[in-house]
Amino acid sequence: MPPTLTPWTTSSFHDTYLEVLHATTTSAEYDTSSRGNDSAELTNVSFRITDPRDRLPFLKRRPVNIVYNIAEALWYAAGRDDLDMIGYYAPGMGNYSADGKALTGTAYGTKLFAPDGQGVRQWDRVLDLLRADPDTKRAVLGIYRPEELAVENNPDVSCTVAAQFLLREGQLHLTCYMRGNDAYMGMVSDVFAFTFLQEMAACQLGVELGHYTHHVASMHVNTRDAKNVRRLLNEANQEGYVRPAFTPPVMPTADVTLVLDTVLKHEELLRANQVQHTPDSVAATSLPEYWRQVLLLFEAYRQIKYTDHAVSAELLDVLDPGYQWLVRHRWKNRMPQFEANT
Ligand code: 5HM
Repeated sequence: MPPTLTPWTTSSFHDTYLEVLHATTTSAEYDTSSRGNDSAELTNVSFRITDPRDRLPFLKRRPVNIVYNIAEALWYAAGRDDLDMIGYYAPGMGNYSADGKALTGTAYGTKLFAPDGQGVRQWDRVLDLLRADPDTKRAVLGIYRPEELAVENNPDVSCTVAAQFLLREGQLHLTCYMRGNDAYMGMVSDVFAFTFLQEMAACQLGVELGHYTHHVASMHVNTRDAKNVRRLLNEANQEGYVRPAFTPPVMPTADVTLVLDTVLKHEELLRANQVQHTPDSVAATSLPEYWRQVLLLFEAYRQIKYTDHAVSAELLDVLDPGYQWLVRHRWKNRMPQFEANT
């Protein structure tokens, strides 16, 4: 028998999320207090998700902000560090910016997708290596930089140390190494973003999506979130609980760079409230359905941010069922029925 070193494995992140929260809150090894945060900590937690597309938890007590998660993944992919874009989707991000304009540690995109001193993006170098030597063990995307600790009172030090692709038997696996992860909040967006980037890489390489593995040295739940975590676990432990199940959308194999460019142009106009979309105007774009869904989400969010009426029923109707579930639960008081009932 081989030693059982395979990490905790489930097919979806929904199940893993609940298991990690349960383990961290009921079997914590340490009570820690660092930089004003008290937390319950479990060290060296690893898990694997066999279907990295199944990357969203569907919990009524904590409906994921799918618009933010997609925006963050695109912000990374665009190699950006500006608060302008990410702060529109998550105003709280401003707390992590030393100058109120840009993010440093959290802006993983600048490390992965911005050209380096030689004008080459780390992302492209790694994908080229995988093309040239598929069995390579060197396809590492470095994120944490030692200089980050040299900045006095740095509010934003990268929590992800690195991520590594393994292309094995035609499947692209990704392993992510984190120094620390907030199991309640941060882990949801980190797993979302990394599995999204993994799918993007698989599309660019024209290979199948493999599994996703997450290794965390300090997995923790902050004391201020403990009550919410208990409520969340109670939701899933209720008798007769059935996990909402949705088939995750599949990113199409296309020229991802070209598509991203177009999506980001639309995103910018919507963020500035310079355009308004309808299902028809989105359908009239040249984008594949997967990316049209992203525009619909950005349009829904534009309506939430810039208007005081309910999100258009017409738009909700054409949203992917999983996205629709999340939007309906996240912004309950902005849904058409609510407006009709009041
Ligand atoms: O004091 P420290 O730099 O470790 O605080 C950062 C907090 O944000 C930790 O709770 C860390 O786990 C969380 N975090 C996360 O979960 C931060 C980032 C930003 O890189 C992240 N995930 N991606």
